[in-house]
Amino acid sequence: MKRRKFIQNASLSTFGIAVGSSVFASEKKLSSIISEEIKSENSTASFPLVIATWNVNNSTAEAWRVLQEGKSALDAVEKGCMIEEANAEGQSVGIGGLPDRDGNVTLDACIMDSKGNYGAVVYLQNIMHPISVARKVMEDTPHVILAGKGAEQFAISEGFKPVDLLTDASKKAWEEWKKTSQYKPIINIENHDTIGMLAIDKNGDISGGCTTSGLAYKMAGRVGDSPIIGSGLFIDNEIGGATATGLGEEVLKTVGSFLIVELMRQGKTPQQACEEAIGRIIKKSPNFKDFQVGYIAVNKKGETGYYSIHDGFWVTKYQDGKNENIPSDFYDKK
Ligand code: SD4
Repeated sequence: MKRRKFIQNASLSTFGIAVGSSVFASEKKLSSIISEEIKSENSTASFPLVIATWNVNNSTAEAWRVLQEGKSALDAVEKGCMIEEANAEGQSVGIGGLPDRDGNVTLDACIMDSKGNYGAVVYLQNIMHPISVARKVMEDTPHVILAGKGAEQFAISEGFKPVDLLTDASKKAWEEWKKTSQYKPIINIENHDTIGMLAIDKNGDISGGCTTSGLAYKMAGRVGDSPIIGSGLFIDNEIGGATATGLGEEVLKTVGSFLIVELMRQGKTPQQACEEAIGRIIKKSPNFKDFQVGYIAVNKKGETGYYSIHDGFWVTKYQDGKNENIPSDFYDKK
């Protein structure tokens, strides 16, 4: 039986028998049927695998190195994201990130593992590695999100050293911006942006991370999609994972990464799911010509997908021993 048909039939029969408390059990059964079915098609499985937004070869190389040591996808995404966070040249992640309107660099990040655990920091200042603080929130606190001062205090209590994140180059850019103070999200501000990373380890387990300084010259206090579960990142180890880059407000309104994983659950390929999630934004936002959003996704088989609104979105994929930059297909062909 063709996979789509199989899943549809499974859904229908499950729906037919699902009553009261048996709904949950039936859904569980359905997801394990789907998961088994995906595995049985998995003869050409190709993992370990790392895929990330934008041209971030050093980050994917580090994640791949971690995977080759036999470590988990969770370790791989954390270490991979840290490379970009520490890169002062990158003006949208970690140190060197462009500040908000008041000149403060404020960072958002989250991480999600194959067991469905999630941790995040929002509006974090003075700490170089928000992805690692997010992991600590996930593993060492009873909470899932810490914000602002509290997140910073927590990081320092865990041994993270305070640093000045505003580099001379970013300060200069901000001072230049202040002359007009015109706020306009720039499409593909550079080819080296917010890093969203998905990895599958040798056991086939999936994790993801997403880390950013957010939109340049945002209002003080603004939080984007990147640290918010289901928007900037979502992982369901039975199905796959997705992560986002671009104008976070649009991703948040459509809960893009969760949407992509649910579309894959319904039988769509990662590519089809990314395209449908971009389509959802296009449909709801008539001004889509003015902003960029890009998604990447991976399923349990190690198949990947990527799609954006506009030209200029790239992904980096490390699979079968090859670390490649790949241009993404896009919606707005003019
Ligand atoms: C945000 N999605 O804060 C992030 C920014 C980004 O490419 O991805 N820029 O909205």
